[in-house]
Amino acid sequence: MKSNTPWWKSGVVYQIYPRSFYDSNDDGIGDIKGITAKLEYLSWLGIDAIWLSPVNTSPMYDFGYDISDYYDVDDCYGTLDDFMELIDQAHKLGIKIIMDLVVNHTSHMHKWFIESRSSKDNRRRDWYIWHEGKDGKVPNNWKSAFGGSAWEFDPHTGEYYLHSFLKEQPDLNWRNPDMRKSIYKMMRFWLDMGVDGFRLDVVNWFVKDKKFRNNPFTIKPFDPEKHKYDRNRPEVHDYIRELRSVVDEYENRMTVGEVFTLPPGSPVLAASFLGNDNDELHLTFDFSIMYRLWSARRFYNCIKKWYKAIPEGGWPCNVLSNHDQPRSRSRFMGGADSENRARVAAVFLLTIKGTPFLYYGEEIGMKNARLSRGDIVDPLGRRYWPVYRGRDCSRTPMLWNSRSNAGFSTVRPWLPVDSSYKNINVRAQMNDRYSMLNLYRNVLHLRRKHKALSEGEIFPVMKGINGVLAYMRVQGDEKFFIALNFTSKTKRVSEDERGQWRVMFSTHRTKYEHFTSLDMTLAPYEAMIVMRIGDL
Ligand code: TEU
Ligand code: CA
Repeated sequence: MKSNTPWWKSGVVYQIYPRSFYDSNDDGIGDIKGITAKLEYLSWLGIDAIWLSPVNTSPMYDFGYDISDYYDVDDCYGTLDDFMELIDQAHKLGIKIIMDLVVNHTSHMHKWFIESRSSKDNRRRDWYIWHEGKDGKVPNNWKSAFGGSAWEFDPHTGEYYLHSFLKEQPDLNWRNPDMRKSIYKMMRFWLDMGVDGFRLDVVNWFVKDKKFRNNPFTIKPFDPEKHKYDRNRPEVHDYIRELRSVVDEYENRMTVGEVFTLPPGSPVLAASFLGNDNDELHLTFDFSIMYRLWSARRFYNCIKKWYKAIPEGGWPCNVLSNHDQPRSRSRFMGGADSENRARVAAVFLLTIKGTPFLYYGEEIGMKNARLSRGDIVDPLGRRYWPVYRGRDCSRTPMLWNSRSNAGFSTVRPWLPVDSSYKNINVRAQMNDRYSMLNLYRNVLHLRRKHKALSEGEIFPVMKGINGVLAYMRVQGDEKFFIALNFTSKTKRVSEDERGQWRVMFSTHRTKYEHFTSLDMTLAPYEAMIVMRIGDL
């Protein structure tokens, strides 16, 4: 029976940072042909969709998050033909392709901005956010996320333009209808080509206060203000509804929004972009878990708040890592326990309710690379070193095998390869039944086979007190019990549920072991998935 559930609810999305996945032409930079070459691997792994960090033409001040041509692919990644070939080959394997839609800002080299800054009466002047100075100074106290004032003076016309990030990333003016029309036209270009959806960069920052009021001042490192007036403005939702209606002209497409907030994260804000009755985005990221330390109780509280925030008809989405944060394996710490923790986290991510997003390398337990100042290329790291080392440590090349440069490239890569590659790499882990990679693969395939694990309702059983998290996933006749031991001690699990249960996956015991009740002892850091197979 074909299920009516849309693919983005039951599927698993794999994020690729294109620069670092696989280099097909030996220039040290990952590229589109490199991704196409690795599709077989991703299909073997069992993912359903790929989200590509930006591949559009860019001067790379922010490594692609500063786009100078929305209609083309950057030379360093290949050609538009390569991209179409990627879509084609991916679709043949049943893998969807999600693009990054970076439309809070463009590059300062985008032709729209070049026109906009050319004169005050240019037809594209109002496509960006211009303001006159105040007493010879910046218009207000808004700060850039990357440091300093968010305003840059442009001597040519004597006004300031707004940039929420680098000065090479001027913010678009979402209040301008012609600007929005151009964005929608560009979206249709990619949707017509067969792209399956978009990840919307900083979607909660698109609209700024009309009156440009000062933000209330509070002191926090890197972010010395409360973003009351330059982010999260209520009008943004009107534009997101408009954008959604463009995507809805096409079948089976998906949008996922990056709702960026600082720690502790905000599930309520993230959920607000799911709209009422599904009229805004299909999915949004809540980063609460990414900001938490390792703890069953904290993880439980995050998902509890997240599920509670999701509106009727909405669907959660869960993520442990991305290109902006330290890799989860390294964040979880635990020294010698870090691999065990990463395994528990993997089973957690793949069995809680919501669409999981994996970050390339997570499936082999890749760690943050240790980099020195000379290696750093991220503008954030260059600015704040050594207080903040930037994001390069989680963007280093994928570890394919134990050959030179971990099989990523035959020449020196744009960022160094992490030194752990002799032990941590795809090739070695493919051949090891008990590797992290095979754990991901096994659980991904189990999810595919049993819809309760992807689409099912979730019912908490043990809420993380005492280091154990356990829950049921239920759909129709299918019932699964998942138990996760977050600690280095053995733990007893006991739930009054008689019946015949069978182990479908465990980090520690043999598959198909049977139980007649859910009364068992978990080994340190054991994660297990058991299925109810009948009454007693
Ligand atoms: O990120 C939003 C964002 O605010 C982060 O850049 C954050 O400030 C930073 O990671 C410090 O933790 C998105 C993209 O994911 C990021 O890669 C881009 O640099 C940024 O937008 C600008 O497009
Ligand atoms: Ca290349």
